[in-house]
Amino acid sequence: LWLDTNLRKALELSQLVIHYQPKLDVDGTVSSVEALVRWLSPERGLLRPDRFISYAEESGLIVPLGRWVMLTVLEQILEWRKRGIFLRVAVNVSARQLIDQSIYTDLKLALDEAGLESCPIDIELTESCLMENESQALVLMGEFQQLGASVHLDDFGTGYSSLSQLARVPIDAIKLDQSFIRNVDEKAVSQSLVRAIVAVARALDLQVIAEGIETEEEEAFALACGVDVRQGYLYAKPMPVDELEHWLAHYL
Ligand code: G
Ligand code: G
Ligand code: G
Ligand code: MN
Ligand code: NA
Repeated sequence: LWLDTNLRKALELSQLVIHYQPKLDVDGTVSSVEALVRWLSPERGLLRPDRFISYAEESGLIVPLGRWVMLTVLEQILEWRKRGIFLRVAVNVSARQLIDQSIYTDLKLALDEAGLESCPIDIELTESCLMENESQALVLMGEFQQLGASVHLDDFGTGYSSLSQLARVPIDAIKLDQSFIRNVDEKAVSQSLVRAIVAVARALDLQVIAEGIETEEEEAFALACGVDVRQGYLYAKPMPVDELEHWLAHYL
């Protein structure tokens, strides 16, 4: 009930903020960051999305919330470009958001207005997006790609999608679930699994992103398995934009 009245207000009163978490290429270059929304509630402080995203999905508020995230990210990208900072931004999109075609039309309109020919956004979709409304999801994924956006399959390996499914969905990358990186106790099995997934991804010309890297052992593991992009607390946690810029300046 608190969520019902207050999440709506939060959108109107600009209480949402986006934190950004860097992703590293194999050579350590940071060419993209992931946008992760937070709610600065005057009553309850900083709320992470696990506290309100599922409510937003149930209530339908995820559609205006998602629109706000997408447009805010695009504005941020343009603002960075004026200052010579070129970053792609990954945006998380949930199944419920794909029911509404406006996610695509709004983005296209914003790109046209900004005069951008190619969309510098990576759309992170989970496997459940494919399960819940597959035909609509597939169409939208293709449309996002036509705008120049990349489509990434998030939390890969936790759902029911199969390796063979990767061949028939329009995606550019898979983001391995943290559990593959975290399972040090089952390292040999984990390593075989991750290597096999990477081999399939290579054959399909998909990038592999490893998230949730917290230790140097986990980093070494990811690199040994041949992943292309790394993300995790070992490098940086999700940060407000000023903190991200400070981090980038000192990291380089
Ligand atoms: O940092 P973390 O607590 O940021 O994120 C928790 C979950 O919330 C993740 O599964 C992430 O994908 C999801 N999430 C974060 N930001 C957004 C967003 O803008 N839209 C959607 N749909 N999910 C988000
Ligand atoms: O579901 P999705 O992958 O979009 O969400 C990523 C979630 O993982 C966010 O909540 C983010 O804050 C969190 N995260 C990012 N890096 C790490 C990490 O190194 N370790 C852990 N445990 N969580 C992380
Ligand atoms: O520091 P901050 O309050 O922004 O962190 C948000 C959440 O991210 C914390 O609740 C914590 O669980 C997680 N977190 C941040 N940094 C780290 C880290 O270096 N390691 C782990 N395991 N979790 C972290
Ligand atoms: Mn994600
Ligand atoms: Na993920």
